[in-house]
Amino acid sequence: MYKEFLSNIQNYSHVGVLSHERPDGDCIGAQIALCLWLEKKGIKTTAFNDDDIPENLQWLLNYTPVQKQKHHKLDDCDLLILVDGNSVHRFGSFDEWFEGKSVPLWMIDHHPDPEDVFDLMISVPEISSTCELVYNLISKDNADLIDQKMAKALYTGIITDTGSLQFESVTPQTVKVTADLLRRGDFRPNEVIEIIYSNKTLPQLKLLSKALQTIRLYKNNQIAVISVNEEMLKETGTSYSETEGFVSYPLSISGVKAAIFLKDFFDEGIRISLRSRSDIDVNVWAREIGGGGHKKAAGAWHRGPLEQAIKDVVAIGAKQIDERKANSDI
Ligand SMILES: [Mn+2]
Repeated sequence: MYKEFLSNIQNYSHVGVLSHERPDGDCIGAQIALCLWLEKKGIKTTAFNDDDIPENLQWLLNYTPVQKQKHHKLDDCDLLILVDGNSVHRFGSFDEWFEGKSVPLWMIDHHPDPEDVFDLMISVPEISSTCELVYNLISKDNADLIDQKMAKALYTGIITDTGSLQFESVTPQTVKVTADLLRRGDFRPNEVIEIIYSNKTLPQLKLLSKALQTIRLYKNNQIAVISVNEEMLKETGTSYSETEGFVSYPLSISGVKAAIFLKDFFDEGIRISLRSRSDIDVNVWAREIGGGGHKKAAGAWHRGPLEQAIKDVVAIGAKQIDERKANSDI
């Protein structure tokens, strides 16, 4: 797959690189590193995302600007590459634009079960991050092309998608890659980590304190639930984008196997994030309510209200715990 990518990429002169909606460190890091590398190879690139880029990732935009997907700009590209998402509908308005188009579409991603629309895929569900895949790709071409900007962008993606190298998806190879990025980029971990994580505001911590009070435990304390609603945002002067990382608190309670984070948008429904630190597969869990993601992190929507959403979502997780227990008892 890397080989096919490398031998075909030279056929294109203007590549559009898209990162998914509600962007995170992995998709932005992968997008920016990919653009910088392609530009070094003499291929013009444009990076697209419809959504606002989170505050703590804004510094990466100095390396490559990310533009809104104005449709005429997409029309200028002779190849489009989606990063860190494997179905077209995760890329905002791109979905509508792409309908009926014949422009080739490639992707680089690490989520399971890719959609069957891509002309070329680098798809490895078991790898830590899309940034690790982009590192592999660039290395197969020429690792010496990795400069400080690319190294910091890729490092950001690997670190944010692995909980700072703590998740099960981290392999010896992942750690080797981060070491190589530190060396090639000539920077220390704290230079990136401090920008990404030490950017909390007082209102955000006040919101966190309200959210922590909502934590409830279910299924013999194996499933933890935490929630935030629009009223709490109003009281603290915050927004949903500032709830990043909240789910790790209920997940850190001893004995908890999975945590559910609910963002209550009232009339518009409830955004659900699922996290597992056990053999509970939250991708399977999320799919039962029309969502998806990874084994350890997934998301979905529920029409609400909150108590009903908690009831429904906990029931699915509890069922999975029972099934696993039944299987292990045989
Ligand atoms: Mn990712």
